[in-house]
Amino acid sequence: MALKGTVHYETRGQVAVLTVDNPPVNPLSSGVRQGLFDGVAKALSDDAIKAIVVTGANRAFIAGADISEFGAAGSEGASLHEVLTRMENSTKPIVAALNGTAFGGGLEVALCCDYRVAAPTAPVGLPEVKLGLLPGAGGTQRLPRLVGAQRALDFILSGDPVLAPEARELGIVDEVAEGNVVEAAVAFAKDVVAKGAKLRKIRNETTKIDADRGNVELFAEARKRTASTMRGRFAPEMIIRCVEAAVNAGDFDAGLQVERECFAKCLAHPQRAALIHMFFAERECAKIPDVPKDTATKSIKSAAVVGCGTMGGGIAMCFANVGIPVTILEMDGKALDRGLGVIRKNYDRMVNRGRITPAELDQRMSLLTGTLDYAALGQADVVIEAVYENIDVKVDVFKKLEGVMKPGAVIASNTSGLDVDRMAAATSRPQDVIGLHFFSPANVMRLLEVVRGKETSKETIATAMQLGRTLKKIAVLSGNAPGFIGNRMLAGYTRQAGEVILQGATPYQVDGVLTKFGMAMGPFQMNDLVGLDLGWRARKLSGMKPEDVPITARVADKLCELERFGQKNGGSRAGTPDPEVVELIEQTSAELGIKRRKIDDDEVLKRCLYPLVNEGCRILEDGIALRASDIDIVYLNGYGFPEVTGGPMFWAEQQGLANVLADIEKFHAEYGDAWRPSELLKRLVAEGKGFSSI
Ligand code: 3H9
Repeated sequence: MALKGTVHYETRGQVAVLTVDNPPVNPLSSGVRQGLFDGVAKALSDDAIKAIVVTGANRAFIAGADISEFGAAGSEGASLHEVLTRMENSTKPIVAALNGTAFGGGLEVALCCDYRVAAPTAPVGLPEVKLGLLPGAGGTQRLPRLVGAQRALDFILSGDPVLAPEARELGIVDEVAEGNVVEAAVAFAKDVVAKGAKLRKIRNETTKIDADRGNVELFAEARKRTASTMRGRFAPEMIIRCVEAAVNAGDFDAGLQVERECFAKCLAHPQRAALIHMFFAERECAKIPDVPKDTATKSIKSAAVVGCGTMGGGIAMCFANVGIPVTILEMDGKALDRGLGVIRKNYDRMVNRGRITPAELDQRMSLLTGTLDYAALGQADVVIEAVYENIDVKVDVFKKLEGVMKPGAVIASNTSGLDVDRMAAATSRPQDVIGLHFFSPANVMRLLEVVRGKETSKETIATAMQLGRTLKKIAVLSGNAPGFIGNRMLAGYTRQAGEVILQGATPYQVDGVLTKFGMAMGPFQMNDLVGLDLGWRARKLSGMKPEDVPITARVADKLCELERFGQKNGGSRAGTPDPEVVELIEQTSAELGIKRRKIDDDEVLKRCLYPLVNEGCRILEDGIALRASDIDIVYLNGYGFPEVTGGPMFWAEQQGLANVLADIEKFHAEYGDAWRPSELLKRLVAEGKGFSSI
């Protein structure tokens, strides 16, 4: 098989320049490793060459190891360790010219060089922790020798990059060069040669780590910190062990051995597989097969929002946060004042927490204009309605918008599951109509479901996906079907949670099992927060008879009859078990003739999560989501599913789809049609395939 990527070799006088070329961001794929290995050998064997410069073509220096190789079958070419050993043993000085991003293995290559010269805009970082890994090419050993254990720990555990000038202050970079960084590095190399070609091998430096030796506090504090900030993560402890070894292991090679072992453990860990899945999933979801990358987009320079309630206000903030002026329409002056007041309070809170400055608050508020008149929205490039979730109300709003919006404006609905085509049909320009489903609080949550109607144009779709990026959201395309992707899946999850408590579990057990699994919140905590009264009031308004209320909603309705609506009405936040609630549940089970039994945690988990998987499969069958990984993105960014599982579909694959199906079939036999297994799931299991095959 052909090696991936290459390294160009050229000479500039006595300096050999090796340029890594593996577009777009130069990861250390097989051809790059081999190219560096051969290039350094060539320069070393040429007596006319006195020094070497390593740099990157394209926009990056080197973005790190090629993460698509992790978990894949054996990779070819020289190993990274062979490359680094050759570079470190070089008898001629090597200077890294950091032209752009130097991440992970890329920075570790630079740390194997004798000197580092960087462009001021070059980001430098060790982001491995975000992928469930650690810097496994000597980074955990060389960085502490360069900057001390404390700074090295902070740098590696955060995974956040710094720009070259800050890296210079930290001591990671030797020189920041304005202008052409390769020329500056060549000049730097010539200067080193002129001064006697002094080598600087970080592995031999001990001053910083000598100073750290005996400082046990340092590591204890790091452990304490990560236990709360990175709860449940495997890689942080491995990182701390490696930096500890850099300080205490005795010599460099002993520390490197610890790093190698810890890296192997991270590599084999399911969290690593899940986090790398998410890395690629985030990039995949931007790709829409029939809307190519070069599809023209409309320019969005101004926006309008209809409705300034919780959702409308949050959406307006999203625009103001990125500098786009937004006009907000409300029904009457009072509602408008209230809505704008809430936005201001949210910004005040951000100022108090030091997240924005008072000047930024003023600037953002100045981008918001309130109005009571539809005509004032007409010149906006995009309008998003965020009114009451009722199709007739929405259709009415669309009719009004049709009359005022300028030609070509994107007309969007923030519906969380209603029919976008019905709204489009209320206008004469269905090609401009699309769903933009923000999640609450809209100014915080990253997810944006972009809902494509049957006549939505490709230009409108491309514009909406681009708008998602502009608003710093992660946009996922969904087909137009009830509940779209996320809420359609949520229905089964909530129903099962309601059923298991009638059959013998308690809400506290269910929430406990799901938060232990890593969900941000259990289903009952969520109901408590949102308010139990929403569903209850809707059922009352619709005139639903008590016997027609779904059995899984009966306990909540009884609590509402007692005027217990949840936290927002003054209920406790602590989630402490309440005997009155448990009694009410037991009484409801008895009324329904359901015999209560002990339900173990494993069953609770499967009963709540497998409906997500089964419905996710149906969503794929129906073509509502483009790919299983899009569903994972939706669940992680909109519904608090734990990141380290890789989302419900990836998690199901990790459990083995055959095992998941076997349980679903068992539940189907016991609990009826809600558990009918999806045809897609059955087919995949029969063929022994995974979601990537579809
Ligand atoms: C590591 O180094 C381990 C070592 O310590 C130890 C080894 C022994 N590999 O994000 P973009 C692809 S772990 C493979 O859209 P941007 C990406 O999938 C690694 N592919 O661009 C996308 O492909 P496509 C530590 C990679 O400008 C395309 O490049 N390094 C890699 O918004 C463009 O990416 C990291 O964790 C990679 N390493 O952002 C860095 N990186 O076009 C991870 C990117 O087909 N990467 N691709 O969808 C990043 O943070 C960002 O990609 C970066 C560019 C900032 C570099």
